[in-house]
Amino acid sequence: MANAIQDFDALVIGAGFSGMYMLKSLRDKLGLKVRVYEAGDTVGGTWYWNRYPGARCDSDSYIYCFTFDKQLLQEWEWSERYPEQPEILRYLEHVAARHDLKRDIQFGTRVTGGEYDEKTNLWTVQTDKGDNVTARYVIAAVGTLSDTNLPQFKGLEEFKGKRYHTSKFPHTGVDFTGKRVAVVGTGATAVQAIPEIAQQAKHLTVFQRTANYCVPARNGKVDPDLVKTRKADYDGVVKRVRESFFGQEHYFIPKSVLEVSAEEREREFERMWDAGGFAYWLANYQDMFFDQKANDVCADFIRRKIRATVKDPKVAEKLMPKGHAYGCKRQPLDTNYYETYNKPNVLLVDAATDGGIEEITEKGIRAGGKEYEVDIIVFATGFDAMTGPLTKLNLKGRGGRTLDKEWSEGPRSYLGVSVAGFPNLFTITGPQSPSVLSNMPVSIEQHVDWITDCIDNMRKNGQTAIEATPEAQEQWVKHVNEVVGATLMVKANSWYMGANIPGKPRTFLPYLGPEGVGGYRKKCDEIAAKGYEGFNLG
Ligand code: NA7
Repeated sequence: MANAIQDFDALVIGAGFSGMYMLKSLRDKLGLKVRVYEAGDTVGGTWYWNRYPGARCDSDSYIYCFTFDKQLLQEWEWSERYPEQPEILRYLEHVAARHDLKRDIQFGTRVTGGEYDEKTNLWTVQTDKGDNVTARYVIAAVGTLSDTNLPQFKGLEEFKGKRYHTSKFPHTGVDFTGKRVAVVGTGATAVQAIPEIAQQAKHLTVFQRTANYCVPARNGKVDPDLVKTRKADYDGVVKRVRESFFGQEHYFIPKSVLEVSAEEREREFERMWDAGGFAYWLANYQDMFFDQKANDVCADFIRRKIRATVKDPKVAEKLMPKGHAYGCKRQPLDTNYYETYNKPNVLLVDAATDGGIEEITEKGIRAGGKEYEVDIIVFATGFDAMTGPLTKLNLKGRGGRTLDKEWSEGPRSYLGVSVAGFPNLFTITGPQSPSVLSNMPVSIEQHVDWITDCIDNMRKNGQTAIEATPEAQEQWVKHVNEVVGATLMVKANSWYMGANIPGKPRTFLPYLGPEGVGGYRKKCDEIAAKGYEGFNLG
């Protein structure tokens, strides 16, 4: 029944970095009839929704971009090392216009469900705008951090002031001038937002559940000579990041931090600290992620920096991370974050010492038995990462199975791009692929190129269905867990482990190595070269 009537060759869900490039590839490379559904009013995904003050990417701009358009790599001028959200959105709008993407994107439309028909090998997909369409392929380009986590605090609805979640910030902005503001959370988002809000607000109270290790971003203009050098060598840059561990030009020091002299490591730590960005996280001594003693040495350096920056020793102590190893939660990059706690209008309420949040009241937040009155609450409480956006699509695979049930004990995928029982469904940067552990555009482009080649191959061979075998999937899941099991990452209560969402199974969500994105890319290419080993094709 391969010839059943179908509306589209492929449906792409989401028009962020991944959906945009997926559309471009399937339509312009393969000539497919593609429809993209996007809940937002325009392209951008993450960069459309996350408009809180201070929102910017944490990867260097020269690699946080598409590389498929070589001319654009030369033409586009980023204003800073890490551009702010409006600039990234402007860039994505520019790409959409340049490649005429919007004509195939239906905006303001959310996918609400879909079923795979085993007889026709087609998906039928429904949207909240009443669409009910069929397509051979469904490609989930829904992002990894797009399903907002708003903890259901007691009394949430009672609050009489304004409340916002950072990931759904008003497009008109929020004026904090003269206001008493609360920020809940101290993850990467809050670390960007807190210094900005503190500058405007009359008073800011930060509610911290877990102190984080923050390292300086060192944002600013990039030296024009460096920009020139990078542009002259963009092919080299692209090759290096694709072959690297994290999709970044960062490389571990191939030594143990415990074997070098105290002087040497102090010199190296200072060098990484001065370089800013992810250097201290991703270019540190190689045993940092494996050995608690090695990790302690690296963590201690950050603790000393916090003590040296925060003037009130009691506040500094509250900001000291405890109970988790350095680098095992997502590294926040800071611009004046610790300095902000020296301001007279900023108060830190720490769950461990002052008491955790008990309820939201009409007037503010009650924590540790005390009510903190505020006019505005900003929830910087993160996301149901990686699996949340996929399970919420309500897709039914073979025999009516759902991702929700299949993943009730944690995600199971083959290469993070395919799930057994869900033929012709691809998940860009899905769980158990390097994804959020890498510079996202690098992993996005790799998955899109791989999926494009796979579909091209199927069409050339007259095949209409592809599905991961349960055996290949089992082996992949085992491999993913084995590799990360040797590291300290599994011990931290991070969103990587699903620990931020009550009831979510404790499993490591992305794929860590053992050779990073470079090794993973090679593996995916080898599987394709072996006729898509581990997949059933027909
Ligand atoms: P994160 O990193 O998940 O941070 C959320 C913060 O909110 C974090 O400090 C949490 O504390 C805190 N949180 C979450 N739930 C609660 C409850 N119920 N009570 C109190 N505090 C809570 O999200 P971000 O938006 O900062 O960053 C997400 C990613 O976006 C980031 O890593 C980048 O990749 C981009 P916890 O640490 O869980 O104790």
